[in-house]
Amino acid sequence: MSELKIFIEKEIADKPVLIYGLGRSGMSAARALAKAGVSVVVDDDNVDNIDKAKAEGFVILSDDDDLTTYAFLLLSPGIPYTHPEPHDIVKRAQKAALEIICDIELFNRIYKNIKTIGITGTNGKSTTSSLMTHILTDTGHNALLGGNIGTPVFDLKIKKDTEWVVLEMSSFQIDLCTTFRPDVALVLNITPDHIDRHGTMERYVEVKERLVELGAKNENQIAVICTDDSYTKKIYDRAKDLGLRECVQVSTDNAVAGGVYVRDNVLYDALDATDSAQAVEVGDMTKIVSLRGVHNQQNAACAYASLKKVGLSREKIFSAMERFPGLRHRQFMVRTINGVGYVNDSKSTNAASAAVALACQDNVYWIVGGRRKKNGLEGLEDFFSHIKHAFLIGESSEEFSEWFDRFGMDHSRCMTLENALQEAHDMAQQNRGQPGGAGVVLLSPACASFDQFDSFEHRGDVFTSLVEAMEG
Ligand code: UMA
Repeated sequence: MSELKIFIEKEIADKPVLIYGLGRSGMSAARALAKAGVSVVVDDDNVDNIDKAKAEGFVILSDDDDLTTYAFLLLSPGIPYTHPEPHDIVKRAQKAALEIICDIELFNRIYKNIKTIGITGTNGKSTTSSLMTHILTDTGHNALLGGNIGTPVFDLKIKKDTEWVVLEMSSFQIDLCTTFRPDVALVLNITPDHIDRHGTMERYVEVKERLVELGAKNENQIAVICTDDSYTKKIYDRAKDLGLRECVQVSTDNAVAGGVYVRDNVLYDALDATDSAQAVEVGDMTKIVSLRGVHNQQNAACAYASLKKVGLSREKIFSAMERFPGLRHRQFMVRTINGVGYVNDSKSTNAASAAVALACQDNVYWIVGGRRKKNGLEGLEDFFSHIKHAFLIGESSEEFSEWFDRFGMDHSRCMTLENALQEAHDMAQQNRGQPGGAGVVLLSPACASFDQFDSFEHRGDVFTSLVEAMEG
């Protein structure tokens, strides 16, 4: 009998399961449970989603349903749980004393024998979880990647030989994981984010910190924490004092004895060292094109520390890292034409993440714009010395044009991505041979994509196919 069937027999029996939120994670769980014979009742605030679920044969929750009869409520992570105020379904479930969990909690209750790595942090989660999955796979391990990265856990194809599940975990998901704690818990960094959803910064940090609590397995659990900011440093200090998990410190600021660190772009392993003089050089990070920039050094050092602790060798981890292709929409070098790079950074949907891309490049022909975020391009003026010309796309064009004018920054209004790419390409190719290298045509919009595209992935795919189709 499959693990899912065993779980259903023991833990769900004949009770129905309630799923609220019919996006990617909700529908994936609903389909998996229904296929295994569970009676699934669903609901959503969006009528179109309800209609789609009805068309698939799902029963819709009614106002007078008695929630005490359900096994649990599976809540989608995007639905307000505590702030700004609990969603009505949360209040209703709490009144009926119905347990509220997310798909990741349920998945791990079912597949409890698979080893898990949970990665959280304000930034770098997707890169680090992809990098770790790549290293595990590259070194011959059977690993799957899911969670906040975009693949709901119930879409993962679990097989008998699946060794590892790598989970990118948002604070929303951790908040809804009542018992699940991964074997390896990795906290990359914490800066203010999602305060509207968690109420205060303290609560946001407290939710992230839950990841490093001890899980039910109670053996060989590791916490890897990058202590470069004050929030994560406190989490590390507290976890170490409590002594629940083995705690490993990572830093790109300090040489940490007993941990892993980066200094002058070199990755050092000091896991077995009592002082940093005994640290072993792992490799030169500048050699890895897909992991450029300090933020990526943090990601790589955390990935290295975690995988070394679970038994992979230093050499194998680093050589797998050298083969990491990067994330498709995160500073991804699509191709070079006559030395000019064409980089897809469509995942940069705000100024902070575009800043990271701009900081890594020189002579940038920058394609920017779309549906603006609250702070627009604020702060990006600091990177003007890296930029040759900006090419504006999308509904933010007028406002961004005025902003560039204020700083005297050269720019053109191109409206569409196609026009912007063509103009950027023409200018970059014409300017070749100028000092500072051929430069890059960089799509790093600092905006949401929804004014012109379905998603940031769609925007990045359009850019990639246009670049691939160029003559050169
Ligand atoms: N809905 C309601 N009422 C509400 C809010 C939403 O009914 O008040 C319904 C919507 O109509 C929709 C569904 O809930 O049908 C959407 O649920 P969701 O927002 O939880 O989204 P999913 O499609 O299930 O995607 C979720 C994660 N989304 C969020 O956490 C917001 C995805 O992370 C994740 O990739 C996916 O599960 C698979 O695990 C995305 C995200 O934006 C990338 N994450 C945030 C971030 O990274 O900052 C946390």
